[in-house]
Amino acid sequence: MNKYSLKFQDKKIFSLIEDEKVRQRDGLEMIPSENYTSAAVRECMGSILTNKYSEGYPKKRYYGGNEVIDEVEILAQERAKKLFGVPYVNVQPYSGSPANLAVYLATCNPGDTVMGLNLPDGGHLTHGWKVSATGTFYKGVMYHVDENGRVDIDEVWRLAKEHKPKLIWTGATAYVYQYDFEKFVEIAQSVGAYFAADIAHVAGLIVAGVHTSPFKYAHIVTTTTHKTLRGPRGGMIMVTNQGLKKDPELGDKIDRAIFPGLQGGPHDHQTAAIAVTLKEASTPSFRTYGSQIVKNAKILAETLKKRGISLIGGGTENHLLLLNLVPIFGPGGGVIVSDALGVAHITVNKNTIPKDPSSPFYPSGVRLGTPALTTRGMKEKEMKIIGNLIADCIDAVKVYRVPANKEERTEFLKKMRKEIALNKILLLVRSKVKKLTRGFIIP
Ligand code: DSN
Repeated sequence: MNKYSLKFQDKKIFSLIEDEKVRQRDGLEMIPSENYTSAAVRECMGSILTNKYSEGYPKKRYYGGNEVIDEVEILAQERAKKLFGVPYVNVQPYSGSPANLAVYLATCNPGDTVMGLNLPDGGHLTHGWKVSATGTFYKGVMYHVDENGRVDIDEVWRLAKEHKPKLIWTGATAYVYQYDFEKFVEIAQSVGAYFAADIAHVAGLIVAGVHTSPFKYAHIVTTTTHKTLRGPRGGMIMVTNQGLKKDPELGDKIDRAIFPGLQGGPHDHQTAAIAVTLKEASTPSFRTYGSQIVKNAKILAETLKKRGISLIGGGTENHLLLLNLVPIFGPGGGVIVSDALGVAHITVNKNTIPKDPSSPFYPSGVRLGTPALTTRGMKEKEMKIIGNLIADCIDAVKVYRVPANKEERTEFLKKMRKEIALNKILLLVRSKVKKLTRGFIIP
């Protein structure tokens, strides 16, 4: 054994990573924002590039010794520009939230009005929601979805005219439709706003050509790199040709917002991993992967519906599904189902649904996605099996109801968790899950 290896240096952390490896291998990872990176991406993340400081930008650094790092960052930039067809990109954001905050710094003054999708309707914290810095330092006006879970575009028009925002966001964390980017740019232009599309969830689907693309319409496009793009945790901000037309300085403003505005030294190991991700995403096999994600999500939706489970929007146009559990459990069923699926080693997250009758901590929905399972090579056949396993789990716990009263709820959750840990059906599903995963390796 290498005496400098993790196994030798820190047995505890080594063994925790081994435990997590087993969890990721033996379970079904169905959180729509998660994925499995390639070995090449992980090699960059564990590389000596993490040793370097390189504040600034290629050829304009505040530290010496950045000849190699410059090449890495330029390569990442060039690959992103080519893949997404944009004239400008910043690959330094540590992740999606700082990328989005930098967009505010570049385009707004504190106190300015911005518009984004309401968080409980599937929006993202950083699009102006009240508990986020973006809702504290800027005035967030939230638009909503209609009774079918689709963005109410008439309301977006109305709010834009009334509030004259400086910046309008599209993008979501729990939205099953594709955005109509063309309408949004029309609205933004009518009030002189910047239009920023946050494509974190669907970037890989856009690359694969199975999702509408904002690149012809938005001024700014932000993304994380670790969801459907399948890269390291990280972020990017792109400015489109329309963006530069609206404001020729926009690229420079974004650069200054990231550094020195918001961040310090870029994470060069992460930049290298992003460059590798972009190379991987440029291959024909990635297009096949992206389109399989959507096919899988649609089959999963059909299977669940056949078993009587209600879905927001009645299905999906992308990689994710939002289960409406109110008809089965009343308010708060997301907690019961996510815990039950957890016992069966199917990892999902509880989520609010539009007009949720419960609260964000005890929501009435569950969010499911297919990107990670598709990376493992699962296809339609496995989606049918998995949809039925999920329905079996839901059936197994449908006697439970989350009490509205706080004290009763705490007692209920304690009792329910004890019981479901021993539930025979959930344990049977767990063994089936383990067997199913055996045929599908993690990269
Ligand atoms: N946390 C991410 C998600 O799960 O969708 C969004 O930032």
